[in-house]
Amino acid sequence: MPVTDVVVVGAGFAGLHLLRRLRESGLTVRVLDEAGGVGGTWYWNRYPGARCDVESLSYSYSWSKELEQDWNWTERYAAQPEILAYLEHVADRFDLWRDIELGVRVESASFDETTARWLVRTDRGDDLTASFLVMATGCLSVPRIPDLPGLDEFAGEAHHTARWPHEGVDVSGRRVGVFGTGSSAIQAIPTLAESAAQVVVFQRTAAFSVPGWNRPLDPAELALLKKSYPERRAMARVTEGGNPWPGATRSVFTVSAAEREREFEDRYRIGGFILHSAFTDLFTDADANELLSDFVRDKIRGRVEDPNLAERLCPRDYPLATKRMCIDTGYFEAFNRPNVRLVDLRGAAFERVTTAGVRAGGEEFVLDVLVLATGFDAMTGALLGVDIRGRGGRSLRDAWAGGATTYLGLAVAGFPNLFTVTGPLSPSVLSNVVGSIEHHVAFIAAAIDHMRERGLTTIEATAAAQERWIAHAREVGEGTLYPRADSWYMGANVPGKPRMLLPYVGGVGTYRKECDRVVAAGYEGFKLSA
Ligand code: N01
Repeated sequence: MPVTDVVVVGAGFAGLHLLRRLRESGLTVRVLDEAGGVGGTWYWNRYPGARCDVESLSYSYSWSKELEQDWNWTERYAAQPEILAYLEHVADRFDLWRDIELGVRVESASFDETTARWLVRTDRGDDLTASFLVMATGCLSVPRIPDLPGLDEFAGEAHHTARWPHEGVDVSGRRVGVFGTGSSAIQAIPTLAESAAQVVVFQRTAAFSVPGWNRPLDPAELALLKKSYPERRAMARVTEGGNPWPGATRSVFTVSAAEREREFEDRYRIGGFILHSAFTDLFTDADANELLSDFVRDKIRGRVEDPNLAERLCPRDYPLATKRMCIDTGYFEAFNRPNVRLVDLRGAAFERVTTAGVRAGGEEFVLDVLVLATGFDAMTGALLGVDIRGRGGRSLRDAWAGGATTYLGLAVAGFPNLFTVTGPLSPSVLSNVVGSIEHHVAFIAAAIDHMRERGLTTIEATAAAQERWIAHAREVGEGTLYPRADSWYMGANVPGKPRMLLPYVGGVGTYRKECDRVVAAGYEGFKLSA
């Protein structure tokens, strides 16, 4: 049976970086991924218009200065093929392929208490043993296909955005229906509309979206931006969202209406998530949030020509950003095209999928292609997709039956030598996730180095430390508006999933300080033993 120091599940941003970093510590590493290539989310999400909503210069590794300088991002927000090419380049450049096994699904992993090793089993029936198991499985990697009556009977093609055919789908001259109006749909719809005969958007909940103002980066600008890497990265490590801009310092209620509008407008013109950081209370005070929500709704009205249609596209039933705000390129403007139609499922209730298309509100929409932009079983789906068993054979599925429990989003009590990268109750999806991945990889590698230097064999979160962290994360979350939305942050998009705020909302800077304190105190809250 192959024996290795570390098994890493997942060959995306996290898995590739882990492999490189753990090798530096002299460890043997095996990276396993079900996909046919590296890239994780960027391997799977090939839908038309797929692009990152974090700027390229931030959504990239910071651990190689040479890589930073050599790689030339072509757009402010990179599209999926470019990010995938970047990750493939990383695998080439750092000689990673030889320790990566693709097309293999990890089915189970159990911790053997007598040998203090993980036994990992794949769908090929292969077994591996490892001292450490690191789940680098991503926060948004298990697509959610809703239970739409009749879906199996649809005679056309139906594709989830996160399982888009690699050969592409030619929609030219065809009628396309889209379920969902989250980030994936918002990117896909304008692109689909350029070539499809018709795009019918089935909207259940309208989305807040602001322009990213994406554009090509010309060589002179790129050269200037590359010089700013050290400052950008340093700032991103201490700010709330892990972004390279300063956090807010004042309440929205301390400024005049004119000043507030100017602040919102300036940030809207820059584009993207910088709008979130305009004032300190946008996520904690419903009235403050409503001021920003109103501002964005007005912008939507300015982008959609038909005022009635604009009202139907304006979100009203949750505070802005308690469902992740979307960053778009021409989303609302797409509805000004004659070939794009909105079907508001609140007014025209969904009935069923038919062989010919979709019935809603008593009307049948005849379609050739159905796009399911219906999201993911976020943050826990991929971890619970593997039958992980810790001490006493207890399964993670049992341990999390009432909701995810972790210490710092990195470890789970009762599961020694298991690490989760950007796991539940860490900032993860509320940050620039590449920065959060790098932070977790550094933590995990340092912990393993620390153990090896001292001849220690197991590390495990204590139940008490885990309880304290969960209570702290819950308390911070309850002080915000996040619990008010039925979002995937709350697990609310998956029927039967325990409702809890899955990411830690205390901010990247605060979280990093807490992790540093834990390490400085000799891995406080972890039990280390020989
Ligand atoms: O998924 P979502 P996503 N009938 O869960 C609707 C990241 N991401 O793939 O809100 C009708 O946000 C659902 O409606 P409702 C990013 O973090 C990043 O778009 O539940 N509709 C909703 O509109 C993002 O937040 C990038 O009422 C149904 C939509 O489907 C996360 O991934 C790009 C339905 C799902 O929206 C997830 O985004 C893409 C049903 N039965 C994604 N079931 C970038 O970096 C669900 N819906 C750019």
